Amino acid sequence: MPPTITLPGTEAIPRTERPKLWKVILLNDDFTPRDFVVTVLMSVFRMTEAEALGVMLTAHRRGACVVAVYTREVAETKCAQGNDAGRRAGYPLAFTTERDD
Ligand code: TYC
Repeated sequence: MPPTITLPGTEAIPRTERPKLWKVILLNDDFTPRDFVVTVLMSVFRMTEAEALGVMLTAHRRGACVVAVYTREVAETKCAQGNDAGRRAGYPLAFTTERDD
């Protein structure tokens, strides 16, 4: 086995890039029933009923609540699924995405 010669400044520096992340945000409105919001949070975001209730109430009281953080494609897909569920049921339920820095 020949000796390994490492020249100065040539060591491999392992770099693990942090993936860019996006928040999915739930927006309050005056029309969507609370129960419906909880159901959507449970089905789209795989939350327990207690978690979904907490997020729904925070959005209701403060105007908005971060639901979860994902890579961009997952965040946009879940956001669209939540908005579609609201639209199909005739409610103005709204999710949006925002870069998480
Ligand atoms: N504010 C709604 C109501 O009183 C319930 C609600 C909560 C709607 C959170 C949207 O993101 C929301 N029926």
